[in-house]
Amino acid sequence: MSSNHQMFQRAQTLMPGGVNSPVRAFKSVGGEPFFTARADGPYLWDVEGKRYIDFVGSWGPMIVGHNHPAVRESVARAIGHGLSFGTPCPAEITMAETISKLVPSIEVSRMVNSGTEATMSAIRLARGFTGRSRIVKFEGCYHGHGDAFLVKAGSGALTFGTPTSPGVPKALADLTLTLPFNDFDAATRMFDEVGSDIAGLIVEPVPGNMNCIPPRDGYLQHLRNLCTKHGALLIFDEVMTGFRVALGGAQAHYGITPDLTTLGKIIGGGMPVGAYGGKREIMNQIAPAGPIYQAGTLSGNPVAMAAGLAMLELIQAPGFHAELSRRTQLLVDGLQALADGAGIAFSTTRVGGMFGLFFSDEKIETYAQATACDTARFNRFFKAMLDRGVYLAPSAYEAGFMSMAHDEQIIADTLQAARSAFATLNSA
Ligand code: KE4
Repeated sequence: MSSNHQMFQRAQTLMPGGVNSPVRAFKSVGGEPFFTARADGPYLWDVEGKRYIDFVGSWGPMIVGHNHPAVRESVARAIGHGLSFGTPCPAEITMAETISKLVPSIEVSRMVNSGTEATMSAIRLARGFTGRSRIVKFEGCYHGHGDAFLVKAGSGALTFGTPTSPGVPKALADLTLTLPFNDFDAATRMFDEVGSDIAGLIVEPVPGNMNCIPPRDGYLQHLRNLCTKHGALLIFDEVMTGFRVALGGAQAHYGITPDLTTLGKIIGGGMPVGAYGGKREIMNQIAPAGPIYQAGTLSGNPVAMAAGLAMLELIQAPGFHAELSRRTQLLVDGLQALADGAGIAFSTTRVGGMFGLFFSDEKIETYAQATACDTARFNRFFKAMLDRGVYLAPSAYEAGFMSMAHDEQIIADTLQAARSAFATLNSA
């Protein structure tokens, strides 16, 4: 049996960086990734047989734990009827009905195959619906790898976009304006200056790609008001927060109604699924109901729908999100107490079943604060926890994810590992 190292050596000759998605390569934390052989409940096992308590959960989908029997059996039943039809199928109707029931702002939805497809399509729809070209995003927020999103704040008051990746034309990046998250005045100033040119503002209502940074009180309402006033669409990218921070997502948790919502991760139950949706009059501009084109060979795939529907059924159990939140709070409170006891500057954030860990004694509310944290110390903590059988997200700028398979014993085991891991930070 090959070792993790042997596999990574070979993988690097076959895939860019040896991975099919960059963050998996452990570049920001150092060292080499392990290769997972199987997963079950709260655990991953690598090809060397080492077991990890997993707080990444495939980057969010595994909210009921890995390999849940109900999801597995639903997929097995669907596979028995065929893998893909390329025609409409009943499961797509059930999925659309379920989404609208759980997220009432989504009157009409379209399935796609990733969060990136969902956000790319939502942006195209906002531009087509409004006839405007500019979009607004937030520094530190990630919406997938669509060209329009690979843009960082440029210089100057209008923060014209500057590509963060080769291959993104400057002309396109210029159409993406960037704001600092949780800054009320900056958003007001931008909309006062160019509000009539803005097709849509896309935001992670709880950013989870600059670590986990909750919105300040009233901030999402402020964005809602600005978009309404200036005729721009408010797009909540709930690929990560959807069905995780509350059953109805962040829009239910904070009581804000966006014009469009993008979904992914949990909605697929571990299979490749994304979706976007919103008001009927907006969504019915999408082909073939309207002129704005978007399509996908495997969109609404029956096996993927079966996995997603089984997971969406499980998370509707009475008290599911309250208990998930309680367990997440138990974890972050335990970590905070251990860090305090070890005299380590540390703070945490939590919304529902997602959390953030920061090596700083500040309350982290902005991208600037997040990037000023002690990432070197995070990286040492990450490695120490991995050595002790706990897998945190391999980056100081990712959120952590709780699942209902992580019971109190698993959390206690995690805190036991953390006690020892924190101690190593003081010894070096
Ligand atoms: P995908 O195209 O990776 O399915 O979704 C893109 C996306 C869109 N919106 C939000 C808020 C997201 O968090 C994501 C993807 N999240 C990352 C984790 N930070 C996926 C992990 C990866 O890139 O491998």
